[in-house]
Amino acid sequence: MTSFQWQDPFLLEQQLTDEERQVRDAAHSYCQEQLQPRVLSAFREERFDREIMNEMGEMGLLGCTVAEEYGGAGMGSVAYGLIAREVERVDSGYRSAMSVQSSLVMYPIEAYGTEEQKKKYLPKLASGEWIGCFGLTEPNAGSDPAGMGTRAEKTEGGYLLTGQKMWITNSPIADLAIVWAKSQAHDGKIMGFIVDRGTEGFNTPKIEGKVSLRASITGEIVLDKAFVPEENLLPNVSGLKGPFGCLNKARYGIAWGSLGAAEFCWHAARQYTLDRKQFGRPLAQTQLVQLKLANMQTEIALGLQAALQVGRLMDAGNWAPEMVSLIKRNNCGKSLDIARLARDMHGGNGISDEYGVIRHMVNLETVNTYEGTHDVHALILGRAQTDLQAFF
Ligand code: TGC
Ligand code: FAD
Repeated sequence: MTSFQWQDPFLLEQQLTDEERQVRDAAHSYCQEQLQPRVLSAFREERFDREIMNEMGEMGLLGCTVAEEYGGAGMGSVAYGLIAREVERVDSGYRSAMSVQSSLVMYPIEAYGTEEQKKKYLPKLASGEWIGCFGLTEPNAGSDPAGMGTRAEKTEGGYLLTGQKMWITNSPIADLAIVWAKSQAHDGKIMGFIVDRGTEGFNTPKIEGKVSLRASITGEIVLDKAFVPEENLLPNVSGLKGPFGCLNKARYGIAWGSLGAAEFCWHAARQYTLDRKQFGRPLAQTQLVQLKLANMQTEIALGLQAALQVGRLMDAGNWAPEMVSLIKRNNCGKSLDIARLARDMHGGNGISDEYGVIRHMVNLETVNTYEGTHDVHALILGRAQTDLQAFF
């Protein structure tokens, strides 16, 4: 027997390697010391501080699973998940910036790119000198990216890209974009293109007025016959499995990250209800509050074990995308429930941004929607167990 640790019911700590603990501790210190102090004003002012990418690069938090020869750290999936959890404990928007760069920009270049592309782009993306973004979603193709309208037309020496991408994290400040388009020269199949900043016909207007994820910058990608040279085509994948291969990695990270936000909310609710007295006793001494705290603790502990298991299976090459759908859907949905509950347990103070819980709550609305909505992942899991397609 051992004594029960309320913060870590299943002793996750003991299931990590020394290297994973070191990475987690370094990420935790950076996030608490450098990110936490600036998040309130960033969220209020709808501002993303560009230098965060350089700081993350210096800490080795960008593309940590990418091979060392390309500037990555060659770490495993669990280390990546632990970093996402620490960053999102501060803010989902900061985790967004990190995970787009790592899973949606560096990963496709490493997995589908040429040797020249890897050497040219990966080290600068790993250091944060360059920022990338990932353009899949369009105004009329969100959950159904197969319906995209963006086209690549073959021309001498390359391709002309025309179309519009919507809701693209980091696009207004990106030095390059991974754009997915249907290519005439590849039988209309979806192909990935690296579009460099400065390309004529490539614009990235900022989307203003977000109520969620305000510390992250989001924009469009507008392509008007933007010329992309042949050497910027990602040649080693075609079809939807290209973008979906990246999404598997990002969704996995989000399954860990969202629980970091949930842990912040749980700990805040516990402390607030211990400190706050009503009816002559701490709120934490009431049965309803203890039930809520027990539910938060249970869902977080179960979700972390599931994420850890999928991470271990990924590194063993023994995983399936549906496992990722299960944990992305469950952990985001449960984290959103926990944030809403924590907001409620703070009473009127819960709506003040000073307490952080409502910021996490509105952020998690986005996290529950992007990278495949909660319901879309249910349909993926439903299809896998019935063999029946229910999307259309
Ligand atoms: P479907 O027929 O199922 O598949 C088409 C092809 O893709 C392959 N495939 C996968 N490959 C690898 N991993 C996966 N998870 C895969 N899922 C499917 C599949 O084998 C097939 O290959 P092939 O060779 O036979 O052609 O495609 P569908 O059109 O029926 O897809 C349906 C559905 C709903 C599952 C899919 O479209 C979907 O997942 N929709 C959600 C869209 C989404 O997640 N968008 C995310 C945009 S990026 C983003 O949100 C970034 S937020 C970043 C941040 O700030 O953190
Ligand atoms: P829709 O697909 O229109 O869905 C609307 C509703 O309908 C949802 O509830 C959905 O679950 C439901 N629905 C859809 N299809 C079905 C069905 N068959 N059956 C039942 N219900 C259904 N995309 C990128 O490519 N790159 C990015 O970097 C990126 N960053 C983002 C950042 C932010 C802040 C946000 C908000 C989004 C971002 N996205 C990005 C886009 C995101 O992936 C999409 O918003 C998401 O995939 C949902 O698409 P949609 O918004 O078009 O909603």
